Amino acid sequence: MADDIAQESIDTIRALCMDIVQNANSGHPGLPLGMAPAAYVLFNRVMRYDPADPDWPDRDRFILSAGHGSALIYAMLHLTGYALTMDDLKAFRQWGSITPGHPERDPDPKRVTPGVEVTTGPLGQGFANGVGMAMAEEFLRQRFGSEVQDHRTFAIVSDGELEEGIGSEAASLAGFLKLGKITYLYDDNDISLDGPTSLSFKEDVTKRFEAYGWHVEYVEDVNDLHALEQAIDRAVAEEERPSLVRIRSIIGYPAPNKQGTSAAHGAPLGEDEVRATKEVMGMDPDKTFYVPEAVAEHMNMTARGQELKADWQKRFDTWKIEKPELVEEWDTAWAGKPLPGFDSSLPPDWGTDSIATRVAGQKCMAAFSKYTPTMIGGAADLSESTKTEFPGGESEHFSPTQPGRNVYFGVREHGMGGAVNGMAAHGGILRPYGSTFMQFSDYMRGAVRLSALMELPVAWVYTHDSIGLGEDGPTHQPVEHLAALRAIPQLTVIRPCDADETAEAWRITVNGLHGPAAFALSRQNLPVYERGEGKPFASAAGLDRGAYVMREADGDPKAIVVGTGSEVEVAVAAADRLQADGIPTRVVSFPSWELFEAQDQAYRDSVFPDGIPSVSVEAGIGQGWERWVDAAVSVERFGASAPAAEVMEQLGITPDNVAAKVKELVE
Ligand SMILES: Cc1ncc(C[n+]2csc(CCOP(=O)(O)OP(=O)(O)O)c2C)c(N)n1
Repeated sequence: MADDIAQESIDTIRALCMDIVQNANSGHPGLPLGMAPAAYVLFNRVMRYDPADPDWPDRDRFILSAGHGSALIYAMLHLTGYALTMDDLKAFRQWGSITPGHPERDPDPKRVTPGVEVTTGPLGQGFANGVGMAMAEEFLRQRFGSEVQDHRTFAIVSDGELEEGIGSEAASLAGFLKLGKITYLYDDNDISLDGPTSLSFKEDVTKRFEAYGWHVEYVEDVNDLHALEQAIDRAVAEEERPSLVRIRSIIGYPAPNKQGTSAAHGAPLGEDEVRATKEVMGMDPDKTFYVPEAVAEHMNMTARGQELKADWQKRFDTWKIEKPELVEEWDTAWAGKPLPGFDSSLPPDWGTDSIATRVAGQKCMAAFSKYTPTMIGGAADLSESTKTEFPGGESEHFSPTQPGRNVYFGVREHGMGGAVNGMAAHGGILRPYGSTFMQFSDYMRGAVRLSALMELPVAWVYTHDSIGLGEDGPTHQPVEHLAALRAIPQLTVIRPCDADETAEAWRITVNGLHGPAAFALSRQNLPVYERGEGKPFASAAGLDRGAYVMREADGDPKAIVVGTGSEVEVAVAAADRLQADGIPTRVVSFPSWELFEAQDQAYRDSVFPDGIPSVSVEAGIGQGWERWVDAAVSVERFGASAPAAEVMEQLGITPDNVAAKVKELVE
């Protein structure tokens, strides 16, 4: 009897998924049909969650990493009792629905899909997000105790995920870190988009994952519920190593004509095939979006969820009484805020008048460290260079035996990006960050884009941000990267010009800047400007508005020179020259286009009044500057290997060039 209702439930999931896709006349039925039994076992028997409280901090996390199979997660969320209705299933892939083509963690409160943890679809991203979530759980469990944080991370991953580089990077990291609370179900169905995987994928996945340090289970047939459940149970019981449950399935099963072929992967089966498949399952082909009452009751997890949640709530309430010293930390961490006192930690005393902004960043992190106890992150084997570590040495390493705050991601930029996104999506980790040379932002762009799409509170800390890094040459010198990062919607790019702007950038970011930030920091030393009332330069608090008058012209301004980052120094020198030549010149520091764009027109006009010619200088391509200024001094070629000053000079990033451009405009 118990197995009858299980089979009926699985048939219902399959029918529902076919209807969802057929009704939209668009979508991917193959994976949902093949993997329906796996989803059933996970959601009905294994995972601990409360459909009524999708934000419960200690819920098990589930990621449909193979996001093209979205119909499956929507069907499961509906059946298990999340606030996702039959009408939502009928609105699959339609404008404004909470059931978009691929699962989305939509920041718009009206478009939240309850139970969807992260946006997936670009294959491999979800895999890496789950690794970040498991890291977050390790860290928080260690810090706050297993009474309040002790959950697992599950995912359904597909062939594509294991083919992608990001999946491999994340798997290798997870194995190294012994993230034993990961259980991924691998849909091993031999089919991908172009046809059979034999076209391009034949390694022994079991051996490969074992070599990474994973525990691997094998299930011969996804439809053997007993074997499936036992394998998943063994994987869950394995706490020393992450687990991959390799599950043989047939894509599109049991569609009589399309199962086992790539035709079932990414297009509706067609009315006739949907009917035929329902008949194979012994269902009435005339019924669509049909859930038998017994199935609806059997699959609804609301009562079970409430019990689990209530148990946790009891533990949490006791914990609060027993560990009062941790309560404020817990509350602020989950609210995404630093501890009180954070603001007063910045800026630190620089103790010098010339310092690279990457080093200033390091001093900031040291200064605010104790106010951000759940902020974790690291670099892709460049923390020595990017200077993005919290103080603390060994005791702060995130290692297999001890989850500290400083993560060594290894040379795995894309995996790092996905993991950092996962930490942010998990919650409880304050502004997780990932760092590398700016040029290698390309290696992780897929993850950066998703951080912006999800508006996740992460920080991407890119150093060595221009040809000004010098000798390493054009392979390492970003030229088009500032433009490429600015091109990503909802990503706030900040390029501070000195130590004080760096502190301000960290201050607003940790304090709750909406969405992801990307910092561009210099390798080379830059002057620390004398700022504030009665000093030559305006306060770095101007950074909050994206661009500000950093030094007013001596007299009515006849020209404006604009710099970002290291080129503010060039802009100041150019303005000095122009002033000396009788052209009163305003200097504008323009660290962030996005922050400036968010200001009202009146403020923007006050920085760039009508009729005053303006020239920007930035050591990167000029693309986009035409929006803000009349002319740009830029670098329209790859850089070169030589000492920084010479590269800047040879490529024309000089006060002379800026002054000449201004004169052309003024005359
Ligand atoms: C990074 C990335 N590249 C390409 C695609 C397009 N794509 C979507 S599904 C898919 C094939 C995936 O095959 P598999 O992972 O085996 O899934 P299945 O066919 O079994 O559903 C491809 C290439 C994608 N979504 N993401």
